[in-house]
Amino acid sequence: MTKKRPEGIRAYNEPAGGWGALKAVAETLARQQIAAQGTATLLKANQPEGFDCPGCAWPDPKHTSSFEFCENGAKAITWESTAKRVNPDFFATHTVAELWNWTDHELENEGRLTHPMIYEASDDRYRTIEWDEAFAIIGDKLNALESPHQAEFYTSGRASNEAAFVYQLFVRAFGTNNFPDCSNMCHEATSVGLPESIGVGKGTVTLEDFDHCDAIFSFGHNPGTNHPRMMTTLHEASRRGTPIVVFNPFKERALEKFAAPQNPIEMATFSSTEIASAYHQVRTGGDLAAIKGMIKLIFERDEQDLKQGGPGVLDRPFIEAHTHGIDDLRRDVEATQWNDILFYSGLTRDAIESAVDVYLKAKNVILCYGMGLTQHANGTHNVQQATNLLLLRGNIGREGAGICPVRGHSNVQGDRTVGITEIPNASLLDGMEKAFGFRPTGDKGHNAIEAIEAIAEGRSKALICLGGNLAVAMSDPSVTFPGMRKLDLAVHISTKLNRSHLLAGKTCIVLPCLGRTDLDTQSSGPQSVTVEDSMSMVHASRGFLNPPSQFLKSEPAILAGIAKATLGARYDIDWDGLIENYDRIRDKIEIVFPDFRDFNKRVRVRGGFRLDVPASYREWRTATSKANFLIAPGLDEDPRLKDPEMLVLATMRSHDQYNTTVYGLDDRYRGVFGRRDVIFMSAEDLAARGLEDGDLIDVHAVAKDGPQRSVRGYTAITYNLPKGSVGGYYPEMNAIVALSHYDRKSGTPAYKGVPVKIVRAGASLA
Ligand SMILES: Nc1nc2c(c(=O)[nH]1)N[C@H]1C(S)=C(S)[C@@H](COP(=O)(O)OP(=O)(O)OC[C@H]3O[C@@H](n4cnc5c(=O)[nH]c(N)nc54)[C@H](O)[C@@H]3O)O[C@H]1N2
Ligand SMILES: Nc1nc2c(c(=O)[nH]1)N[C@H]1C(S)=C(S)[C@@H](COP(=O)(O)OP(=O)(O)OC[C@H]3O[C@@H](n4cnc5c(=O)[nH]c(N)nc54)[C@H](O)[C@@H]3O)O[C@H]1N2
Ligand SMILES: [Mo]
Repeated sequence: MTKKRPEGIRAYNEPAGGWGALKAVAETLARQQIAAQGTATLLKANQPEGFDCPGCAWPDPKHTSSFEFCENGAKAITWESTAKRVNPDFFATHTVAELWNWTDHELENEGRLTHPMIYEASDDRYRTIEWDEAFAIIGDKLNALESPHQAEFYTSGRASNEAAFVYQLFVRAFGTNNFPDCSNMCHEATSVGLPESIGVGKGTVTLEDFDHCDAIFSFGHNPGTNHPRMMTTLHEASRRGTPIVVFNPFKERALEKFAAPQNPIEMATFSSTEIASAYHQVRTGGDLAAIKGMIKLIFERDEQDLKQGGPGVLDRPFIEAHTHGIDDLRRDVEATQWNDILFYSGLTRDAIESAVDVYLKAKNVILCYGMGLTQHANGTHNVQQATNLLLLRGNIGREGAGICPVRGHSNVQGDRTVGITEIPNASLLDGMEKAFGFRPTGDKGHNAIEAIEAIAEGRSKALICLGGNLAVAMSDPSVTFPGMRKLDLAVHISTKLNRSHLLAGKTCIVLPCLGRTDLDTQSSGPQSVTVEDSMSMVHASRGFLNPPSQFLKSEPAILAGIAKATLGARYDIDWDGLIENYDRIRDKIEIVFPDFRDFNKRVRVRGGFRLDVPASYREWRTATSKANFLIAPGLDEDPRLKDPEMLVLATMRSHDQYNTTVYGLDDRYRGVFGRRDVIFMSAEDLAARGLEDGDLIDVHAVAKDGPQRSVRGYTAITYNLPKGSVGGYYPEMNAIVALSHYDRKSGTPAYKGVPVKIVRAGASLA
């Protein structure tokens, strides 16, 4: 007889997508009390005249297609267009101390914010405030700082290009480059790594390239949950017979089999399509070893082929004409021992050989990756080694081939493009001077980790957040939370209530804004905003729902209000004019960033336009003017991981959440229902600790410095994972991620490489 599984844990044997996904959408609509209007909303997602889906940054076929069904896009949209409201009565009824004890899910599930609110310490409640009064207080507090560098200006990646541009204009006029943003916790390893390799910090492929590729390599991303529209692309590729080779410690269901809700035959016959042609369960953090192993083998195969009189397997003309550094790369992998490669990757030599077989057989290869590569102490090196792998066969800069970082938030790439950066380059400063007649400071500002450090140490005293939930998204609440509580000023521009709002500093203001789905009307009429997807396509987005309350303002309007109150007549900037008609914001964007030429005209063409990605036509804007093979020293991300007691914890998203927004407690494809308090472990690792499926455990992070960080009373569940790799849910697990544990090159926190020891609940550490 098989042993009973823990409560809420049962195998899910269905394919991803399919009827399970349709059912989930119906339930979501009901939960958010959305009737007919909501269903109509879904049909407007990613349509030429509609709004851009806030769910993810995967592109749409020219934004011109018919409705593409996406379960998690539907959740994101219904969550925003919910009928529920958080109004002044709500805040009158609940103190902040009381709300603190609610879960993240409960807080956001109360619905949309309706009024500007300010925290009143005397009775521990938020009360309403007029917009102008809020702006005046913010302006006064900012101007009272000793230096503009004492303020931090955070951006979450839903902000439109227009909002982000107005924001950076205000902040640069105010006088700092302190621009922590969500990208610092996400694809910063890409933004730092790719420019060194290929001269641009963005992916080089377009959606059409997938039609022409002969193999797809997928490292560390879970598209069935996080980029469901990508499943259409993978599903098509697989049905064409294109091999899809996956590297992921978790067997993610959608990467195994997927039933396309668009496919009437699969739906009617309950059948599905195999996605991965090979699934390599690499150890958490073992990608560097796996990729270096592949590169080492490719050099070996090349030599063999040459010896036998063949042409070799490298793309020599490309390497000769376009690259720099191959000899160093060869030396590096030659010096790397197979024993180490197999130990760190957790893969067999045969597995690596078979991956190389597929790679060499394909003329055109696309390599996709997500947080499984970037959120490591060696995240930038991971990205650069993946690029090396492609460069060896000229797989960048031609049709059907290239690198494809799968971005997170729907406009996280655009926000960076239009100036959210702590390190402005000369052309940005020149452009600002040309457009606005003043030259902003070029001093390096703070990224997300540096901002939190400055806040925790009391060097920074004010924080403005354009969206997001910074306190909960960031590592180490034992540092982050007390730091935020000390702030002189905290301002949150948000659609929904979250825990960051409850870390009330001396003055804490919540400003409710319109979301993507809402109609944004300014004095010249309804406005569109623009966004850039993972493939550098820029297009317009226009909401159409009646806003959830008459007191809301748009993000650009709120930022202009703050700017006016703070800067007064210090600059000759027509803030009101910019807000009256967003075309004027776009005209300015075009002056600062010439790549946006004819912005207003081109964005009105169906499907928008693509921004320039020079590497995609083999122009390399690097220091060598070539694509660079770059070296990553060694294989071990973290020497502590060699200790056999140590496990590597990856923190990740369930199927029922959007970052810190927890829609529900199921993680259907992984077979977890109604709970999130679990740690996924291999049977071998459980047995080695005398534990069984369902046992209560404590997880202790093994930090180099600082206090012992632990989460206690979690339930261990047996899961198909490589030995030494364990998993848990973000954001709960941030409690054990040390703030100091990040990639030194990019600042990306190592959320997927946390060294931990696991013991039976209550037992002491050996
Ligand atoms: N529905 C939904 N959509 C989203 C989001 C969401 O939360 N919900 N978030 C958005 C954002 S901001 C982002 S950045 C993206 C995130 O999208 P993903 O990049 O898919 O993010 P995660 O779920 O954190 O983890 C991805 C995968 O990495 C694997 N992994 C963990 N460690 C390793 C490792 O060491 N090596 C390898 N090869 N794999 C590893 C995990 O098993 C998991 O399958 O999605 C975006 N879209
Ligand atoms: N342990 C661990 N930590 C992680 C990660 C991980 O994998 N593991 N992933 C990291 C990643 S990839 C990212 S991107 C960050 C995410 O960090 P953030 O972007 O800061 O977090 P979100 O949870 O996306 O923010 C949710 C809040 O945004 C607000 N919001 C939603 N829509 C809008 C809008 O249209 N306008 C405005 N103004 N506000 C809006 C709502 O109030 C909501 O509560 O977290 C990072 N943290
Ligand atoms: Mo992200």
